Amino acid sequence: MSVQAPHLFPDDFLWGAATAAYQIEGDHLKYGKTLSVVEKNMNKNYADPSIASGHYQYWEKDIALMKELGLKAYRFSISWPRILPNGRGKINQEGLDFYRNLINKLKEYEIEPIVTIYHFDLPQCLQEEYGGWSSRKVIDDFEAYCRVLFTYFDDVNYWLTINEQSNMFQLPYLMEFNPDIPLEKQKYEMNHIMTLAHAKAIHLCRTQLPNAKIGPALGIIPNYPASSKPEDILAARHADELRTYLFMDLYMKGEYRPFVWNYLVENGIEPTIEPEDMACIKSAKPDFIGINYYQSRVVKYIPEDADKKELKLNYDGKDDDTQYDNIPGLFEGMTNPFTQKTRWDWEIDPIGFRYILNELYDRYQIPLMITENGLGTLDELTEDKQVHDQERIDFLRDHIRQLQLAIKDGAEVWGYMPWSFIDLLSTSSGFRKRYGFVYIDRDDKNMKTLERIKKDSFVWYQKVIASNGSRL
Ligand code: BGP
Repeated sequence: MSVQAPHLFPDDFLWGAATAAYQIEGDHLKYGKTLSVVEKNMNKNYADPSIASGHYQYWEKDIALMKELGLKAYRFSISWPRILPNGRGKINQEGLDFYRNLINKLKEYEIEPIVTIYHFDLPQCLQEEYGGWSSRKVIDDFEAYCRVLFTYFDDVNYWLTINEQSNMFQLPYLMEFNPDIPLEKQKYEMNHIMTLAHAKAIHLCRTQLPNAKIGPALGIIPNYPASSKPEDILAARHADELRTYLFMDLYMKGEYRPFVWNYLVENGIEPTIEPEDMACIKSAKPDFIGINYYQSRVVKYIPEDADKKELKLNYDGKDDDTQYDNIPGLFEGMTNPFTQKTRWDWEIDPIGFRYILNELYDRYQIPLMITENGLGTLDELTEDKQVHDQERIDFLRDHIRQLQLAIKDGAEVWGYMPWSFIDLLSTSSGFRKRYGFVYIDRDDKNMKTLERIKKDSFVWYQKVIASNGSRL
């Protein structure tokens, strides 16, 4: 019997685009909003979040552009300190109204809102009060914040609990740590607490919005072995265990993987687990997993007595100066001689996209949604106000092709939300590193006009959506 494998994008495929609150809204200390941790830690040489992309003022213009682009879905995040300026308790009506109007307008234009509950922006007041994610107190506050969202935005069908939980292990500016407690120990404690908060959000959603779909958004970097040396093959597996499957197994199976748990115990960095924790996590199975995919990585084995290296990113996009981190005795990251890199040294690897989608779908058999994928680069505005971002078109086209192949391979994928809809404040590199389909006329130093200018990629993506992915 011959079986026809479906390999084109399904008719209801959610062609979208993504952003996050602190990276686009601006007005970060106005209209009742208070400071978040990620805003406080933003590099002072970058554009600050008081303006960002000016979306709080220009949101209607932005949604009109989404309609023109033909978006079927829009992923954005709600800012916790805009809804609850004290982290809990009194609700900021202006904040609620802002997101209510946004959602109403999206619905009017038949654009499906995909809402991220937490995208790195913990209210700073909770950090100061009890150490933020290091304290179990945050779980109740997060749950109360979710209750507000599920109550006032009960017409939202898709929710993302926490964005890139894995990144707090890599990117120091996303979190604050207590200098008196060993860093690694703290990270795994926080990870456990965050997983519980994520689980509580799912349980609450099941009660309040039984028809909604909810899941986490995880930043995924597949690890390739540097060679066919058995030690390197195992090193890549170990990197995947600690950087990807730790989180995936917690979300999907409610378990710590034995390799990971042994590693934590042997190093005295295992989190504190209270009696009901694992049952709570296990019973909170997501409906789908959001995947943020930008790059792959190569790792090699390094012996136990090697020097410890921390990850140092190339922040300015000028020099090839990324330093990959390691865990002596397990693995060390290195550059891939077979892939191109972005200016910021991120490996460009569309095939890795197909590979990891297959890998995740095979392991977990859960629908996937691409919640981020995109190219951060310099974009030049020409004298006649155009942006010829062919590099971005090539990047996205190559990734969409591989996405299509992954679907053909059998992965169930609900949608594709490239990062980002408009240019925004890159957390690691400010406004110089642009991702959008829409150029925002500003740079790190000058506010300029904040005019919205459609890039070539806008026109290209419009055709992709209109043809349901058949015209790439
Ligand atoms: C992801 C984040 C986004 C966005 C993106 C690009 O990790 O979820 O918020 O920032 O990466 O990263 P960057 O801004 O550092 O270039």
